[in-house]
Amino acid sequence: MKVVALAGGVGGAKLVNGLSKVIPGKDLSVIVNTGDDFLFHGLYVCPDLDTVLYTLAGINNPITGWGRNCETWHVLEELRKINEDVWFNIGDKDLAIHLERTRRLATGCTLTEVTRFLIEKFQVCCQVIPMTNTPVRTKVNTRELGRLDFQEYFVKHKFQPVLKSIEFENIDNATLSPEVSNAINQADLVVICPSNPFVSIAPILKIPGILQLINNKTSVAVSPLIEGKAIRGPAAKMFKELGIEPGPMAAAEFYKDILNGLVYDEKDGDLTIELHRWGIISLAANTRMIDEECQVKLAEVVCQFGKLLMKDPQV
Ligand code: FO1
Repeated sequence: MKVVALAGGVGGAKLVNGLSKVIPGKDLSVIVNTGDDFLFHGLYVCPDLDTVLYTLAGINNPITGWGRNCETWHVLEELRKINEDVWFNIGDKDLAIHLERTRRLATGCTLTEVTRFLIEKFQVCCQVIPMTNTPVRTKVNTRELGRLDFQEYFVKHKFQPVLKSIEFENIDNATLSPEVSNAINQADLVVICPSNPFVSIAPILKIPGILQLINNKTSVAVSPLIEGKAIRGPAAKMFKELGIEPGPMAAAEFYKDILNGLVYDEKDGDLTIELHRWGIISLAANTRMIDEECQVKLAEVVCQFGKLLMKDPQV
């Protein structure tokens, strides 16, 4: 079975890591959000791509989920001595990736090519593909501070400002790369990882032409919310600020046009009948991925469920 996973940052990377242990590398492709990308002192930083890359390579920071393990912070410490305004934390090892990525992009390589180079260097077996090579920038309109760049909202202001709306700047000009199209066309199953639907998965789904490709496929999403809360990050807060009760039903509603199946947490009770009314087959499972064993177990559940839905979409 060939699987294509759509992923954002830390939550997505955990399920992708589980999938990479149950699916041979040649059969797994991961399409990653690049709306969070930004320039740090002129360097091209791709937080979600790097989180997926580091997690798959087993070199991520296990506490934060983002950045490198065994990291040192010499450059950042020196930088802060001369610039008090530095609010984004780039470690020394992480910095090396941004230096090399920026250099390669400046020579005319696409982000897809640079990412392929990096996954080969880090001996990651599956494909990791940026959602597009076109720069797309997520902007968050907030009540208190107006329009913010995503990383300003997320890191500088710790997602405290109240959300009014989200925009994906330049999304209408974003083109599907051949790598993204091929990965989806060849896939038997599309897995929407438990990443933030608003800022991690929505930008991927908004790339012109991508929905038509996904609509021909069996797709399964994993709800990013457990008992109304996100494991980390602002997903639950965003749902509330947009007037939506956070939970598996909200995740199902968000994806209902493309979804065949939803995996949600067993702590959320039994939603089989409600979800079936929307034509979505559901499965309750332990979706909390506290360690690699849980990541693998959830990946197995998702793949088995996907196989069932592929055979009979009504199960
Ligand atoms: N998240 C933070 O909350 N604070 C940081 O200082 C921070 C630095 C950082 C550096 C590199 C990187 O790849 C990710 C980093 N992140 C940081 C995570 C990132 O901002 C978010 O996880 C994603 O953009 C949301 O998916």
